[in-house]
Amino acid sequence: MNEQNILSAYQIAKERFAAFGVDTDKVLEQLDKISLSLHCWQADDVTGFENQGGSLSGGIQVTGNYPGRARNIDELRADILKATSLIGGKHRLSLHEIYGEFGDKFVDRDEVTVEHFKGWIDWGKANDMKLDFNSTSFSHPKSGDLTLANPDKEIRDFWIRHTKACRAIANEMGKAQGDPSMMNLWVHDGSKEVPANRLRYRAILEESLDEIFATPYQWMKDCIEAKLFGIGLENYTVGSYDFYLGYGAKKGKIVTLDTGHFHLTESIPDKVSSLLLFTPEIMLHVSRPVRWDSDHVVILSDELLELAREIVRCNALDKVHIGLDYFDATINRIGAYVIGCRATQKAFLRALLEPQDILNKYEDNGQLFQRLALQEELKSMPWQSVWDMYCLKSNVPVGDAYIPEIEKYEAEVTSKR
Ligand code: RNT
Ligand code: ZN
Repeated sequence: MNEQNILSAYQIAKERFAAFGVDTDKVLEQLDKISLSLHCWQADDVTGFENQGGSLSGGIQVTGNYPGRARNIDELRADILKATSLIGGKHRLSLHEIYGEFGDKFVDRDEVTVEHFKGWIDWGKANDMKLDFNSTSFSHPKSGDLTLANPDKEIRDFWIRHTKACRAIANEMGKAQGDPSMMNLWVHDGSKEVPANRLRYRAILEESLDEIFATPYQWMKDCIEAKLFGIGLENYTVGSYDFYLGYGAKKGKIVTLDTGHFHLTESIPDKVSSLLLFTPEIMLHVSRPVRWDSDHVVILSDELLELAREIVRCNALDKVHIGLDYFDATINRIGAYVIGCRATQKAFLRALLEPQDILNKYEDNGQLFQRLALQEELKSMPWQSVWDMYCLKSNVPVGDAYIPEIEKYEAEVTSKR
């Protein structure tokens, strides 16, 4: 797109939004401050670099075998940098424990230390990307169906040691980057059939968590992620939403809302205001479930838009951490990152462009027709021109111009893997 056209279209859009009291220049600045936490696992189909040779377990699945998967740390880093070069703003990287630098050595999950992440910390500094972290309970011989909720003390203690080690690593990451690392804990624990006693495993999980969280840290924040069910574990999930919501509210922990982890007709945006009142902050795993927790690439859907709106309406941009969590191996993986990140940014841009004051005033005055009419009109306001301006200002391709960039990277790099 020609630069002059982008500027003129922006000028017209700016006037349209100004008529509603919305300052688009200010919105562009706000949007630029929103950091997404890119999930490292889209680049390699959640494989990691542990040299275990095992397959993905824990009730999650990646479908597809598109060529070009990142096979080692260097490839993964190059892919992430390619993706971020096509996304405006400054972003974070979320690492799983299985992405450490283990060399040719086998380092078991309870032996991991910050040494294995020194390279990542340096890389983050050099590339201006702050790091977030995740413990990894899946894809390991001791994963089974139960980890932190396992009545077998030996197995349970192994995973407690692992999770404690991950918190210590996250704290070091946070300290090194001068900004707390978000440490996400998700365990797949559950069972295929209804267990004899549901309470039993939840009580064990609570005890494990208490033990894990006993050490206070300054530079990391604990996040706990619930789930509806995993594949093969359909009847019972120990760490259900009720479980973690209760735990988070009682013990002041951050609940992670993965948008794929609920009944499909449940509204995740509707949960934001309740969590904000009773838990410290919110961690998001933005995903796209199709019929189940399928982790499709995030697109600009009504659900995503409503989630962004809700966060903006609650004035909670500084309390909500936006992580992404999807994995698609059927298309170009760098393209998948860029589509999902840009869709998320577009949702926040549209949310920021809404004239909250007018909508609130209509509501206060009981002018409900006017409120609905304006909500409808906002859908066709020229937000696209503001988006193009954002890309132009951020020095990233405008519109679909990122497609040839990814094609080029595919031709030169990923297709040769
Ligand atoms: C699984 C959870 C979890 C994982 C990642 C890999 O359903 O969403 O967050 O996707 O940790
Ligand atoms: Zn998730």
